Amino acid sequence: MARKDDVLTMGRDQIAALQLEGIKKTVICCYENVPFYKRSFDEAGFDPYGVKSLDDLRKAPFVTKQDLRDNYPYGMLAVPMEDVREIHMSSGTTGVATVGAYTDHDLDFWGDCFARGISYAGCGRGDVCQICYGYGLFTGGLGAHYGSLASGATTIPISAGNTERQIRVLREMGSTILCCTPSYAMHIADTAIAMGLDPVRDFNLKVGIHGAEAFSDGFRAQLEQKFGYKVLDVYGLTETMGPGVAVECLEQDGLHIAEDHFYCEIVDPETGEPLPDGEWGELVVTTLDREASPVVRYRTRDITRIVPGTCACGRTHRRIDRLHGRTDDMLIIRGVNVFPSQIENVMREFDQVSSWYQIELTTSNSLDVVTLKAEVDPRFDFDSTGAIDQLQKSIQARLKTALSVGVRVRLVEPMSISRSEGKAKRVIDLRG
Ligand code: DLL
Repeated sequence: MARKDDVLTMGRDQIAALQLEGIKKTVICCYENVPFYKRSFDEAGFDPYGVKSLDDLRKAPFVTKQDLRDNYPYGMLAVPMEDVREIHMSSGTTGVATVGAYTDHDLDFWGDCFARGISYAGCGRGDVCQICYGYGLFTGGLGAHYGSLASGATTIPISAGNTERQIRVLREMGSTILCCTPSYAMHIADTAIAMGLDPVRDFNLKVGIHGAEAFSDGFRAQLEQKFGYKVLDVYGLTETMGPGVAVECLEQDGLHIAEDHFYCEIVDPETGEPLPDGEWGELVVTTLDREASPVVRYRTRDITRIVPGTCACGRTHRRIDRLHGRTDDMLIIRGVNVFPSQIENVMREFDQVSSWYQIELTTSNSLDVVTLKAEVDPRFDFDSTGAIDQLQKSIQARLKTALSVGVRVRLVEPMSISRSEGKAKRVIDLRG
């Protein structure tokens, strides 16, 4: 077996061979052990024993979140229950939850995948990793936890919430790695500043491993400036494992997919047809050695692309770009497709506006109206009304040029938008 470090710099031919091997095993395992896959492969005329190349996987049908929901709770298990060590679930805010189950082997490689982010940052033994992703059924807390243990760092499993205590622990324990959502990291930084602290001077952070929600480059730059650390983006989802499916290295030029465990395709979200490297589309994931909850061609609904070319860090695993958002987040405003992250990117051009915003969708005369509610930066004089009006108009005009759509802009006072300890709620749909 290859050493863990060698896996990350394998030649592309070796990676392709390893992936083909994993795909063959996974499709056969699913066919033989999961009635759903037997049915869906047979219906699509896909022969799991006939896979000879990576391209042959394209003949397999997709699996969707709805399929997983329909088979709740244990219908998608590929191993006997006695081999399942742990279970996680997606939040299920829109209905039935989806279940992710893990054998010992699955937990082991999950830790290894998240630990890659820690080692990409040059951290490990001797570092102190404060984990303020929520622990529980959400995969953030325990995924980061297993990663921290695997990396050799000292783990502080503080979970999300109680921000003042987070700040005390950051200071007193000298944490060097911060794991939480980017919006919670920003809230921690802002709270520390409001308490009269200087996060660069008073904390000892080297890196933040932040994910679970989309955040713009501008948001990242602000975080890095406030904490004086590096921010690495980490991606994952309950249905395929949890955090660690892909993680950025210090080049910050895309997230290296853990290609020894996951095979990724980008497809056109409308037609399902594969797209070439460099083109944006929907990410589709096949697990290569997941035992308890393998997935074949899972449609993530996440929009990204394969970053063309090789990474300057020398690691050979392909990279996905930072996510634009999900197909279900996409707003269609008067026929134009807009992602909240595009609105955020425009907002970032204005220093007088802070990182906190919400997009409200309402209707007027049966037309959709989009309002960007954004907090002014605390350093900006909110009471000088003329200036606010002017700023609102400038942002509105800039949005119109950048996105070709009309967005109403309403600037609000600092701290008037509610903060989240997990994923921030950016879009509020008030349409009837
Ligand atoms: O959010 C797993 C996770 C935990 C990832 C901690 C990173 C850090 P779910 O709750 O199942 O799992 O939500 C998965 O979150 O399909 C994306 O839409 C979104 N997401 C996850 N990571 C990122 C990211 C966890 N880095 C869904 N950037 C995914 C943008 C992300 N969106």
